[in-house]
Amino acid sequence: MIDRILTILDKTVETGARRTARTHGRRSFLARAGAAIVGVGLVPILPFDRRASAAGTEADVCAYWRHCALDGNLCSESGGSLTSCPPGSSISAVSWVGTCTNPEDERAYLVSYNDCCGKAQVSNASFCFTSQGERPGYRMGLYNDINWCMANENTGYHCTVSVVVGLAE
Ligand code: ABN
Repeated sequence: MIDRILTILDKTVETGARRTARTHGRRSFLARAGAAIVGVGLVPILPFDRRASAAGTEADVCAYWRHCALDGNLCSESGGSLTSCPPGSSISAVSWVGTCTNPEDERAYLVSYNDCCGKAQVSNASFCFTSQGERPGYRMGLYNDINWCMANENTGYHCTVSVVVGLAE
């Protein structure tokens, strides 16, 4: 019984292989296989929109151009936005100003980094430490690692917003 099944299977596979060999020449097979291999190899470099898969990573959100000189938590992840403080917090009276290049027009802009004050920090908000242009603490005015809520009534730090002030030129 098993011998008969194996014989039938052999015959079926053999017939199929012979038919394939008759209808598809070796060259066309090699050409198709080559194209398939090259095609599969190209997939990773095709210009797919990868933003969705990368969205949400801290490195990704901190790489946004307006965040180039930021040292703080993103307010957009705790109820605020890029430019507004979350409800229950208030904007700092003083701030750090950085210079960032907008990749869309390649121009330099002044960006004011204001802290939002008077509310506890949110532990899962992205913390960005890009601080482009920052200098060590002894260069006062160029140092960014400061709680800008210091001049507010409630000095508790919550997050930082990135407000474009204007062109740097
Ligand atoms: N400007 C953000 C911040 C707050 C507290 C301490 C360091 C930096």
